[in-house]
Amino acid sequence: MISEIIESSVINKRIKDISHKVLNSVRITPEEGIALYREAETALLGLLADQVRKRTVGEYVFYNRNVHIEPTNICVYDCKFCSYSHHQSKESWELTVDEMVKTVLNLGDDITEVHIVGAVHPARDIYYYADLVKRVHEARPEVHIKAYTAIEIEYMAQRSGLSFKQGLQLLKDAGLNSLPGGGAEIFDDTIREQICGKKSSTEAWLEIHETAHKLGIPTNATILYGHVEQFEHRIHHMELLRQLQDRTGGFNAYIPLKFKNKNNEMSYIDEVSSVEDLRNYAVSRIYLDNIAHLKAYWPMIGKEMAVLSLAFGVDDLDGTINDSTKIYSLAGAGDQNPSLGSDEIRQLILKAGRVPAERDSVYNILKEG
Ligand code: V47
Ligand code: SF4
Repeated sequence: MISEIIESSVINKRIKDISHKVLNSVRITPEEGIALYREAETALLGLLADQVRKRTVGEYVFYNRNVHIEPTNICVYDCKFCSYSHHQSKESWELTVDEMVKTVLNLGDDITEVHIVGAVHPARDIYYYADLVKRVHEARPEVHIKAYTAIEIEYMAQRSGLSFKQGLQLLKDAGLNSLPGGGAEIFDDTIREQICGKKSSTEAWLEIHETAHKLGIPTNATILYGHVEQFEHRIHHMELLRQLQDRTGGFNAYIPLKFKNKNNEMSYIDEVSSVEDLRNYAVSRIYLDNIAHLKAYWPMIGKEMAVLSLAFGVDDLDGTINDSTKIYSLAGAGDQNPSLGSDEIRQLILKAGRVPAERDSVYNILKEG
């Protein structure tokens, strides 16, 4: 059926040629990626992305049981898209290590991952964060600790006079298992300057992730899209990730994060449409042919859209978060108290005609069906 659609007269020659490459597992070029964004029919993008998804991960849709811990909203940076830091919310808060350890101790037995990401606190060095990881690990040794974006790592390592390698090794020795993908935003210096001026560079983000991979610490990668960037910037961002993945193989998942415009200094920018979200998932799945998993972060796009995204290349719905993240509710995400139990997540996946697979943090299947 897909070949008939490609051959139909409404599809132009260039998109036909790119489609054949995708179906034959031939890597597409940056120019071809941009052409897909600009010219391809949405239905065709969905079909192509679905083919790539099928041959990469089959019919599984992954989820895990996780909890988010956000240590503080006090931040040395002041990103214009951020609704979360004390600059915007006008209210500062920070949790003590004891409070965070208590949260972890009170979690149900079924949690397999703790995700720790917060703002970049001016007074906290890497020894503080290593101690937090160590205490969380001691409290629940069986739980995977995915913690600290490259932005946090850069600041804490520099504040303590350590190289990225030394800092990451210290955190790993304390019990850190993987890094989340945040802080990537858009790998373009001019745009970074506009939306997150003082925050760390493209080079630093990529170097920290490459160093982590070489130390045996897997990571995720994100993109913040739908603000002032062009399709060229999205493709360049993915191109840098694709090249790094070719060198290390250390990325587990790619997570497109849709810019949300409430309560931040970029509120004058309209959010992109849901169709654009689906097109972006599809092109991401097609372009990043070497990153196995494409994650729809449902607290950001809502449950209905998350289900739709499964037809556009997505194979991971993240976790059973119990209202533990404020990053998106403050920025105006539809779901102000995000929470989704594993039965509900499984039902959503089954409704989409796919196979639910509870995973651990490195995509081993713990429970199927
Ligand atoms: O880097 C901040 C984004 C990220 C807004 O690795 C915003 O599994 C949209 O990285 N609109 C942090 N996005 C969250 C993050 C993440 C989330 C879920 C899973 C994983 C993972 C990582 O949140 C920031 C920034 O790009 N962000 N403000 C906003 N207004
Ligand atoms: Fe700080 Fe992160 Fe918000 Fe930027 S996005 S101001 S680094 S909390």
